[in-house]
Amino acid sequence: MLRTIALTLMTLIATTLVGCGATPMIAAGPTEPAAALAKAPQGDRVLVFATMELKKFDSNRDGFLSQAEYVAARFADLRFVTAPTAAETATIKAGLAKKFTGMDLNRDKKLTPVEFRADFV
Ligand SMILES: [Ca+2]
Ligand SMILES: [Ca+2]
Repeated sequence: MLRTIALTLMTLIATTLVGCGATPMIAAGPTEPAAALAKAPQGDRVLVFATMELKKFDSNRDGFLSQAEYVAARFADLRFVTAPTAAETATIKAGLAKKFTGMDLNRDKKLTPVEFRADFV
């Protein structure tokens, strides 16, 4: 139940932020292939947002999101009415790890902005 609420909240927050109308300016990260961003349709605001979010969560600044970075960042975004138990925390983090795996299309255990984009649609 907590997991469902948490994931629903994440989706709602992401949808709200993407739909706010602001078009942030970004540049490709040092390791993000410029070609990947160049392939994105013009005006792909979701990709722009995903790129900004990735940079924010990329704690080791390698230009990608590792599973640990993704889980830590998404878990930190969650707000709870009451603190989750250790078991609930483990369940939520396992769900986030599973979601990461689903987004990691080439199975290299890291997310590019293009892969991370799926987190916001
Ligand atoms: Ca990283
Ligand atoms: Ca990947």
